[in-house]
Amino acid sequence: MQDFGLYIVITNPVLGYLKFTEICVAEGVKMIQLREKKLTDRKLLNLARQMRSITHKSQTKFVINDRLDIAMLCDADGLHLGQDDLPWWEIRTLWSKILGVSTHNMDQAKAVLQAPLLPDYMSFGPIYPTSAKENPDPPLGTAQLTEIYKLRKCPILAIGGIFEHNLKSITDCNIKNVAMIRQFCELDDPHKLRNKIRHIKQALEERK
Ligand code: 3NM
Repeated sequence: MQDFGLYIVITNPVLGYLKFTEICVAEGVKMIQLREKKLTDRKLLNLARQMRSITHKSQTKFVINDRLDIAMLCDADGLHLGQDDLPWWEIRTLWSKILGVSTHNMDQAKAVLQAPLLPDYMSFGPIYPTSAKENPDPPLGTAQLTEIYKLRKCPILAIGGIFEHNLKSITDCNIKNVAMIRQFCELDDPHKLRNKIRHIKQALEERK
């Protein structure tokens, strides 16, 4: 898989899931992920299908967090699995679309990179402290991010505590793919969301 740049993880956006998704598609965000852990299964599937219909036939790939069943039922483009989810190397054999895997330390990241089957991308984080996740692992910092970048065999996605103001510290590690939640989901104005997406996409593209 090629580098994709900005990856927006969508959790409880102030603007609402559907409006938020429409703006991401209109702004050409390449990857968005639905990460919603509080809805019932039926509501989650319903939401996933609505978001999917907005991204359908667009250049925005739609990824579901954690749930292979929901990803299959809504015909998502991708599935993202964490360290406590179903083992990604087993899912890899039955999910041929985009597969992403979370890692939170050097050992986990090296284990992914040494596996016989690779995911399509690997996230590494949190790089900086974050409040967007329950029980986050200790922040990794940019020195470890640089180490992992050197070992990469698939696109590396930096995540955790990244905002426009510290983005340069990430791109200085040669990282091309960055995931963010609060930077976007906390915005309450569509114009601010559009502008923020444009600025951050531009900053990432300038560093290609
Ligand atoms: N996963 P924000 S950190 C969903 O370490 C998630 O894998 C992480 O949110 C990891 O950009 C994180 O608001 C939260 O800090 C990222």
